[in-house]
This record gives sequence, structure tokens and C-alpha cells, in this order.
Amino acid sequence: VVVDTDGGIDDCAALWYLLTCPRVDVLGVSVTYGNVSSHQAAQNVAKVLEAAGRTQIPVIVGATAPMGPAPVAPGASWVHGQDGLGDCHSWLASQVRPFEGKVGDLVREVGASSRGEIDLLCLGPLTNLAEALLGDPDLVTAVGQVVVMGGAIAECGNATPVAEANVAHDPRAAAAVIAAQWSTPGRLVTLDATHEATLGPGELALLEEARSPLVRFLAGPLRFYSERASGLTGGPASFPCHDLLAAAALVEPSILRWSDLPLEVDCAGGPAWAATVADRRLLRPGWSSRAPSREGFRTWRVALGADQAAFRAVVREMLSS
Ligand SMILES: [Ca+2]
Repeated sequence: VVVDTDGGIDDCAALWYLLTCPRVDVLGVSVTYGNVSSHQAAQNVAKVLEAAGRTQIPVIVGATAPMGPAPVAPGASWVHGQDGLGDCHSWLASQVRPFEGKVGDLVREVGASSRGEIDLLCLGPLTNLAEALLGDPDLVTAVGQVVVMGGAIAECGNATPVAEANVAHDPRAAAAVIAAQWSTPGRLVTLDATHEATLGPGELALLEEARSPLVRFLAGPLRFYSERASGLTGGPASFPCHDLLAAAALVEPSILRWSDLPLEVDCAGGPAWAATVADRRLLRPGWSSRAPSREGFRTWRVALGADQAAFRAVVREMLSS
């Protein structure tokens, strides 16, 4: 898998999960702006790779700003801290040297030296991938599964009343990625799913008891994140960990409840700007033969819910290993 990330706390938890998972080979990481600047995100990824002892994984710094207009400016220091890692780790990573690059080139390079298909997990604004598709439209056939954390379907947004942050930071990029003709339908892990599968005090306690240096590295940031994000969804002591669920969805898709739905991103600039509009009429029995979805909708496998117990079991198993 190649991971595209904006370097926040849940991004780093997702990286931890993938680096620890025996069924996954993290071949490269591309970073973007979003939760923090792309250069800060690269530093955060470098710290995770150092803590994991995986400093040979290439890290490229991609987009520093959105490709199109956006309803909200990047940044999320209230929940991720000024440095995107809860302001817990002041040291500088020294063994990983991120370099400027493009996610498309990274996929092509690691794809050439890898025997299997490359999956792509996108955990930030979709600028890197959209720009890669502009320069290399055939990328849609070079990638196996694309999994994107983003969007809100029936759930309200977290950046605007209707828009999820990754889409709201660059709606035009999200629209391009959604509209691309991926050889395998893309999977979208929405707030509808991430707000249903939260973590709680039990997982935090396991984090703080862990002996693994990487898990201990994450304990402080995740404690910071939980103090700010708890209670917004799913009960007073529980907090979503959006990107970690998206990473788990890549490995264990059965944790989430998926529906194949035509999808489009609103780029019109009105009150629904950056909303992910899905044709949920298709969920109603007998509807499919009536008014068709607008031309331009693309069918994605959309996560509309998740099994919280199964997600927590996966996280606990990883924490205990
Ligand atoms: Ca993220």
C-alpha cells in the first residue's frame, strides 16, 4: 500500500496499524497539507517511521495548497495540536529524509519493484491524487484498490454543516478522484462510518500500558486527541479515529457496512459546497428503475456504518501484540 496523508494524529495511528499489520507492506508515503502544513506532516510521518524502525520507507512531500477554491482553510490545531501530533514530541526525525515528489510517480516506482497490486489509502485532502490523475490518467489502472477517508452522506459534516474536512479542504480535487474510472470501484470511508466505530478509555489504557516504542509514541498524541474529540459523537468518553478506521477498512473491509452508491462532490460554492452527494434513493426497495442518478455520478463502495465491537477488537489485538 501507498499511504497519502496530512500527518494528523489519526493519520499516524493509521500508519502505526499498517506498519504493524503482518498482511500489509507499506511501500511509500506521500504527504499533503491539511491537518498541518505538508512539511510538518512529512516531519510527523518521519517520526512515526523512526519510532517504528522503518526508516527505509520513502516519504515524498506533495501538495502544499489546494488545487481549487475551498469553503474552509486547512488547519485543525484544536484537535491535532500545533504540530499535528498533540505537541507531545519536540524532537526532530533525523533518519528519514522526505523529498519533493508526486504520488503518481511513487505508485509507479514502487509498483515496478513490487510483485502485487498497489493499493492506495488516502487520509487527507485529495490534492496529491487529483494532480497525479491530471498528469497521468492511466494511473486508474495502475492502482488496485483506492480507499479514501472522506465525505459525509447522511451524517452531518465536520468542516461545514454538510462537508467533511478532507473534501472541504479541496472539493475540486475530491470531485476529480471520485469521478475517475478506477479499475476497481473506490471505497469511501465516511463520517457516517467513523462516527459509529469509536475508541474509548479501554483502548487508551492499553496504549499507555504498551511496551512497543511505536505504541508508546502514539499514546500522548492519542490522549490529546481523545480529550478534544470525545463526546462529539458516540457517547461522552468515546472518540472517532477516522483514519485508523480507514486503514482497518483496507485490511478488514467487513468491519464496515458498505453500499454501492452513485456519488458526486458539490463544487458549486453554495451552502452545500463540498458535500458528498450519494444517490441514497437506491437504498430504497424498488427505486432503481425510477429517476436515474445525474450524469457525472460515479458508483463507489460507500461505508455508511461500521461495527464498533469489531473495530475495537482489531485495535486491541494490535495493541496487545
Ligand atoms: Ca488525515
